[in-house]
Amino acid sequence: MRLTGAEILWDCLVREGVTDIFGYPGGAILPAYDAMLKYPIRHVLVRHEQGATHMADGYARASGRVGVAVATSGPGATNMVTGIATAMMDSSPIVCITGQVGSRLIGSDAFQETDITGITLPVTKHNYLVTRADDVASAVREAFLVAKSGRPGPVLIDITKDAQQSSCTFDWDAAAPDDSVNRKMPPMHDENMRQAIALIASARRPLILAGHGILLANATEDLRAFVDATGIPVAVTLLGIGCLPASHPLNLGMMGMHGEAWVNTAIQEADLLIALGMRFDDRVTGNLKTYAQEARKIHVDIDPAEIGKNVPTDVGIVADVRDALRAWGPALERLDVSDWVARIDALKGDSAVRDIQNLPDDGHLYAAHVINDLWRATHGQAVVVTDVGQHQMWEAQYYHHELPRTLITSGGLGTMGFALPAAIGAKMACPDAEVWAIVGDGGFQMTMCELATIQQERLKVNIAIINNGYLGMVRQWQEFFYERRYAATPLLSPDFVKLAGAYGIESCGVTSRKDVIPAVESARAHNGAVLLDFRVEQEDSVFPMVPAGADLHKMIRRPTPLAETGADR
Ligand SMILES: Cc1cc2nc3c(=O)[nH]c(=O)nc-3n(C[C@H](O)[C@H](O)[C@H](O)COP(=O)(O)OP(=O)(O)OC[C@H]3O[C@@H](n4cnc5c(N)ncnc54)[C@H](O)[C@@H]3O)c2cc1C
Ligand SMILES: Cc1ncc(C[n+]2csc(CCOP(=O)(O)OP(=O)(O)O)c2C)c(N)n1
Ligand SMILES: [Mg+2]
Repeated sequence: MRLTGAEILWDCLVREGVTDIFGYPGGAILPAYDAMLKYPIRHVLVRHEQGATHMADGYARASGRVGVAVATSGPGATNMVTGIATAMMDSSPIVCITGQVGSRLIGSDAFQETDITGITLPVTKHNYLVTRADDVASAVREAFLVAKSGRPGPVLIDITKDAQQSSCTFDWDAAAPDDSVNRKMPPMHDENMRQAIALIASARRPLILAGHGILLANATEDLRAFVDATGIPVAVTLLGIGCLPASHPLNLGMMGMHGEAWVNTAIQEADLLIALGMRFDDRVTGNLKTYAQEARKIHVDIDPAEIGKNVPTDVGIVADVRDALRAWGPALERLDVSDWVARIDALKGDSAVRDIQNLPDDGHLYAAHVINDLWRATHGQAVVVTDVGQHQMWEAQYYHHELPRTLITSGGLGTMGFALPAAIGAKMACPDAEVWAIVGDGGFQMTMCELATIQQERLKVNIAIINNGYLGMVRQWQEFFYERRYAATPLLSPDFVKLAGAYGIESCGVTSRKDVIPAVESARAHNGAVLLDFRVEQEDSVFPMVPAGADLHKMIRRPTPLAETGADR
């Protein structure tokens, strides 16, 4: 069959199972756009190409399928870079397709020419420059395989205009990736597996550190079976949230900089850490020299480069975490860890009672109240997509996720502007899910142009702006470490309710706690997008906090009595 390169592109995308893409047209990608109309693919017109990449990313994280974004050459392609880097840092499988100037113009500083494969080399898992129609099919097929296999990640395909326009014979089968690309995992090393089992069986104070890899491996059931069988308590990373239901009695909560105090202390007291699909990010470990000194470490990761990268490992297992959990299962019995679990319970102390969520507002509206009420009203079942900052950490602390893939957040790059477009992607991937974007007043303003995309596509996305009048997380650092010199963090915002109105989106402002649940309920009942502007306490801080690089157990705790709510009692 003879087709143009543009037709081959769409034909291959359809065969790869793609039904939705996010993009923005321009000259160098126009032949592809022109051919698109013949194919059964829903195209979402974004308002900025960064949005397209975050949408593809949100789509991938919510569904486990590969997300696809399309842009033109030059500025279209460079606008994608932040979203590609975001997906790279969090191992999210997306394929980005860009148009490129004609192959004979490459290197001539042609109109809208950029070397996007050069620019994205360090932030893609792999990328391709395709200059002939004959190479389109093999590039697309390989790109999808690379994006989703092993440790997932973003792949970019840059296709010259002439490669889109010219014709060739299309043969899907002949374009199959060769075996060197489709690398199978090497078998797990028996001796390492035996050592791990021996360490687990003899541990007195073991702790599982469960990360994003569990979700990427679709291994949540296997984790649960392992935990139920052995009785080992679990701490989760930010990106691992949802890998075990928050209500599971052995789920201790989040570790790290803004993790639960008892979790961080338990890590420092543990005699064995079993790290599963997590990469010991510096937000998780604090000072590496004093990190978990009493613990032996088992690290299971699909990427050999992660083993021993930050934390020396006693037993490293390069494997899909699902395979490792399944292999361990039959060899392990219930451990006697009752003293250890009791110790951790004691560490929790009166935290639950002192917690901000249990305090009356008395005129103050705290972000933690808002998020906790949102959790109650949505029964912990919503897909929540957060932006980056204080609200992101409060979400992790106060929205208790029961289900996998229901917290979507930019962890590694910490990309402000992520939430709104990623929520659009999540809603496209899971149309029946209740999707909430929880976003700061700062980050919202970085990509709020995508409100128009929501309306054009008639998507029911709920937006909760945690409006504190500051770039709150940076303000908090200035409060703690820069003697309250608030340089460039007070933030003027438009009237978000009126702004939503301009897009035809339902909206209201909320200033007191009694109005939170009614506002959330009415948003849920409305059949279109809704934006809620929660005007919260301005100078509130996220506790606990491990200062960057400090020892994990040396946390700044919430002042007692609660300074910020002292007047409430
Ligand atoms: C403001 C801010 C504050 C933060 N504070 C915290 C905090 O307090 N606590 C916290 O935890 N994080 C925090 N983070 C997030 C942090 O920066 C990291 O993004 C996060 O800790 C990474 O979690 P992870 O290692 O589980 O996931 P990833 O970074 O996605 O790593 C996943 C790992 O799993 C592996 N993997 C993938 N697939 C498989 C598979 N099939 N089988 C086995 N392994 C697999 C990968 O190779 C990788 O090593 C914060 C981020 C921001 C922006
Ligand atoms: C694109 C980008 N620029 C800058 C930062 C640094 N940064 C991290 S959190 C933050 C403040 C976020 O403010 P806001 O969106 O209002 O959320 P809040 O912390 O107030 O909840 C900033 C500026 C970032 N993470 N991303
Ligand atoms: Mg803010």
